[in-house]
Amino acid sequence: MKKIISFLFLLLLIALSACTNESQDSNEEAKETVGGLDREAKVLAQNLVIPWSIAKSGDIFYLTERTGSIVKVENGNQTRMRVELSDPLAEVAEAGLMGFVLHPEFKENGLAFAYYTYAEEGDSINRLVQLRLDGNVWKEERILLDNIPSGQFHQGGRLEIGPDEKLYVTTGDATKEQISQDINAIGGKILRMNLDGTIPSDNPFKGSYVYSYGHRNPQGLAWNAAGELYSTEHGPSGFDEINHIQAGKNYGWPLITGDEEMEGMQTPLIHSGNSTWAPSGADFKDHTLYFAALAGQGIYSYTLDTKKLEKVLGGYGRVRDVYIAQDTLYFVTNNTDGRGIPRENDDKLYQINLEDLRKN
Ligand SMILES: [Ca+2]
Repeated sequence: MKKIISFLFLLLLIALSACTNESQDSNEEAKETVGGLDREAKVLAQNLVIPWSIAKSGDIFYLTERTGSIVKVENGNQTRMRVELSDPLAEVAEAGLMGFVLHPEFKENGLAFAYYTYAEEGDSINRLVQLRLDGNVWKEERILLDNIPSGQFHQGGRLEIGPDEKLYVTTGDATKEQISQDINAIGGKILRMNLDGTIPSDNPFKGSYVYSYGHRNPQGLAWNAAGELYSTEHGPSGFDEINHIQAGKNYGWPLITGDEEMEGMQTPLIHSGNSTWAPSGADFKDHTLYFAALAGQGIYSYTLDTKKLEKVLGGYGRVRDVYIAQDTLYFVTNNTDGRGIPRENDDKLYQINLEDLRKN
């Protein structure tokens, strides 16, 4: 009987994962012939376990692994660092230790921020914390925001610090889509806070962390040279989005998708139509947004003034995050997340010159 139940549970899991956008994956996509398949990227780290977020301080990288570690990469050496969290990580899909960003004064104060899903009484909940690096261990020092909705899927989880030195956080609808339109709920939102966890006095809704709403599962945030914020967002089935994020605006989920319009709601700058990018981490070089694609297996670019979307890299499998420093783009694959096909020594951190990405 127990075996039958676990078999049925497995079937349920497979069926559920087939419904979610992140999971869309096929061998056909892996072999797609869109540009960029022949570009050679240099491996900086390997044997990573579902790396989610790239942070960089000088020449040192810190990569979160969804399973709960942070890997330090320095001069070709790799160290897996322990992260001491106040609760055990939840073992639900798309969840674990995800977003991570260094404090602007990290070199002086050793501080960073992290977003993770923990388990409590059979439930899963997302939380934002401050960590401090103590020797080779990251220690949770305090909770900045708790009870961020979690569910079977759509955890959000991207953290970035804006040019205004505020901390921005993406949260998912946690498969409870009605919360995205509720400005009193913190799921299905982009949140903005001071680095001490307090609510900025110039946030659009007084006394609220909510910066923008009507989101489904945003997972990428980046600012262009003019200081404007853009996001990537997982759509329901296709209809992935790039949005220009402005304070207090409503991005429409679940009421509108794709090109649909509704009074008081923002239609995305561009969407994937019936195809799927499953977009995650993003970064800018001048006016071009580069974003990681999981199901889309590679890196895409979207140039603001020409409105041109291109696939600029493929052939490395699922990509979770990108990070740009000067003329170099770094990216991490996500072939070990159970939805891809791991190659030898996956997952990896790579680097490639932006100039090489632009070559035809
Ligand atoms: Ca939308």
